Amino acid sequence: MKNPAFEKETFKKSVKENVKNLYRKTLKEATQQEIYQAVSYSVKDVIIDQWLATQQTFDKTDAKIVYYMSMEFLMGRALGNNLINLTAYNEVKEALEEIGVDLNAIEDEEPDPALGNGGLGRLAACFMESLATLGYPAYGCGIRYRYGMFKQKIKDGYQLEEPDNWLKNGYPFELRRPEHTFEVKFGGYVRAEASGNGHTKFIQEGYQSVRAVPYDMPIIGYNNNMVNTLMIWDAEPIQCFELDSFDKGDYRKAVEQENLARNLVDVLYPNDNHIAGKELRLKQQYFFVSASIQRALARFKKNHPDIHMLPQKVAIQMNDTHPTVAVAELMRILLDEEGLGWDEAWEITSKTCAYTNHTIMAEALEKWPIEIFSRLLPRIYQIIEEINRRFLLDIEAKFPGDYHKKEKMAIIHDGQVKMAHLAIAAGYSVNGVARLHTEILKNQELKDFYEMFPEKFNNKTNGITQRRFLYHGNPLLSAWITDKIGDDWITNLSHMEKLALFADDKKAQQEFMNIKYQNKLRLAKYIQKHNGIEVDPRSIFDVQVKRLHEYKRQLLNILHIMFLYNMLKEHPDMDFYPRTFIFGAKAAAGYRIAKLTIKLINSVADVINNDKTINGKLKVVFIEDYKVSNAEWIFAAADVSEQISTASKEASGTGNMKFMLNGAVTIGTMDGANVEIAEEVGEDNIFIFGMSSDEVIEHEKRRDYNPMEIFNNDQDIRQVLMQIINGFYSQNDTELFRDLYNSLLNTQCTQFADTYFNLKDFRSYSDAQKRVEEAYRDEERWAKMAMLNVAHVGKFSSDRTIQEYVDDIWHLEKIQVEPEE
Ligand code: 26V
Repeated sequence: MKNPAFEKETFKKSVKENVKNLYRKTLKEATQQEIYQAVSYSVKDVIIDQWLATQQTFDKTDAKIVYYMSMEFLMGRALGNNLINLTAYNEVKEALEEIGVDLNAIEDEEPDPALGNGGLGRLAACFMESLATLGYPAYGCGIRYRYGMFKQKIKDGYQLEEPDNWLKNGYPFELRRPEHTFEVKFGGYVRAEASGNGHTKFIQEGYQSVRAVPYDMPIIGYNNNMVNTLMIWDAEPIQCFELDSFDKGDYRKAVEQENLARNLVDVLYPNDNHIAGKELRLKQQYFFVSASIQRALARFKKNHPDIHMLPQKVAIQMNDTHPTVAVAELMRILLDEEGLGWDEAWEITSKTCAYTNHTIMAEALEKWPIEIFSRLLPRIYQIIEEINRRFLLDIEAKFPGDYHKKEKMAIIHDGQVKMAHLAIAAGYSVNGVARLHTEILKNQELKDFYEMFPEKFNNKTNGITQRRFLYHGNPLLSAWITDKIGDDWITNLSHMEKLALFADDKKAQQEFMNIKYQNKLRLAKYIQKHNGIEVDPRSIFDVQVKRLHEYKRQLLNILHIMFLYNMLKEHPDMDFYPRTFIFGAKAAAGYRIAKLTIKLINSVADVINNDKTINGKLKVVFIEDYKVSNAEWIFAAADVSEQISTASKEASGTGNMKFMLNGAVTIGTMDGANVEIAEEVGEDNIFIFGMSSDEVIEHEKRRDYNPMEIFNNDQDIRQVLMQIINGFYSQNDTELFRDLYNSLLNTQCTQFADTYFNLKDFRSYSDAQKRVEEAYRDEERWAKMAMLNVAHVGKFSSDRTIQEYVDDIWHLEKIQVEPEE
């Protein structure tokens, strides 16, 4: 049944009313931004009713709830996707057209809430959407950063970071919930006090604290009346009069507390895969975790007198180690506030918390100096010490006399608190995010823990939501697919399999490729507008978009482009299918080599794009400010998907799945989820190259890789590398890119030269690229490959992933929200 609020006349009236009430303007006078706000408020009105109904259904059914704790939620824009999930997109689009408003333009007015860095944050957003669509009760718990991921500007080829003030016009899809405010305490000291029954009570005193105030954002399920909640926390100062009586009149402290609150949620740390060990980050972690657990327990206690029931009603999923203090915070509340004994508290905690690992990169494993940790969170630190003490006894019991094991596995060791060890010791589940990644965890990185707790380890291969990355992002292809096989794919992606029937059908192939062409035109216009570069929509669109990191090997891609250019210059008449190489990537602000790689890409682009002698056969484009909203367009327009990480380093990847969903063919290594993509599409429909993860790991162990040998023996590679330091791409500045050259060849600069095996994999990469070109020349073959990629994408829906989390880890039951009368 259609919601009457979206009936055209009603909706138009509601939008006009909102413009009038919010801005005292008529529609004609209102700006696009004001209309966006008004439309969003009209949509929110509908959402609110379903939201209320969902929460009431939670209470009525007493359903178990998962709390998905994450420092990051990379949500992307809400308006378009909310309309899609409310199944009102087309109706609203038409209604707005009738009053002269273009929905696409209005959608473009929404800031892109970027409360995350990359893969991990976007995964959290896809998971929230799938949970709601599948009808599972869930809360996302995170931080309402005032500034999300920075806006990237490219100036003279360099990345500049600008603050992203996403809240400046107010965000219509959030609701402040002051009635769910909680206090979070930092610092001070712990006083032990004998209580009557022989127990000792621990009381934190002399602390500073902040008020945590949640803003709820609705997460709308697809066509099922379900609205889950993302709670993101803001920090406000505790009012002076609320200070402990002990502290009354302490002016200095009041000011300090105000500053604490102000800084706490200011900004997302724009690092991905590297810890800086900053105290403020630990504060952020404890802040949102403590507030979220307090809210979860308050909700639980409303209907349940017995705290021992907690694991039956609540699951806490920790998205990487960032929220791992959750374990100790839950223990603290159970011990100090609920008055439970250690064993009871531990029993509950270790049946409630579960942990997902997202990377094996050593730099990203969180460790906190004891000094910072114990000063900031004195009671939490005490509890972790006790967890560690008991854990060491368990290790001793399991591996008697193995002193080395204790050292390797301890939670507190060498002056540091190791968050992954805490998460594994306390959690009942430890999962990796793709099959290969989980195997590497079990057999290498976390081998000792796997031997101790084999039953905890499991795999959950990542997924993505087709509602955003196909239905919303690629309307032409969506409509075509629905025309061919019906619309079941929207909520059950395995139905895509039916497309395989059309893979050999000439007409279907043509239609499919024509849609790709339309999407390439759309992106070409975007590039023309934003980069001032003209690209040929008939050329192969070869795309690498993801965070910039050495292990992801954007460098390999650009070195190969330099090689192609050299060939073209040398053999101007060679057979060469025109190609447009497209990059999009943000580098962490302090990551020198990553930023220099961006400069190199732009410098190579400058030279190649302006060389008339190659007749526009080769173009290189760096898209500024890659983010969720432009990503949707980029995936839709891609022919080739670059997934070229050093094998074993990319835990899963999810961009790879988004490309596949949009009919791009992968060129990639056997890494992360690429392995499973290859398995699904078959080796004829993917271009695999490079070392296997076993080979990489073997070389790393033996330390026997010497890129200099390759440099000395391969003249093409040598030429390309020399061009980095002979000024060819840097207007004769031979020093500009020296660090990149050194990173590839010079052992003194890094732990070992070419850490990520760029040179080692170069030849097999360029061979694979030749195969890509050959395949693309054969139009029918390419169309078939691309269509079969879409046909076999079913496994990579986050709906499948979430169902596995539910079955194996969370054990939730679906709820049914009845529509409003
Ligand atoms: C790590 C750190 C380390 C401490 C400093 C701040 C910070 C911020 C974010 C992260 C997350 C890095 C891990 C990550 O994003 N992993 C990615 O997770 C994706 C979803 O599972 C997966 O597809 C990617 O392969 C993996 O790199």
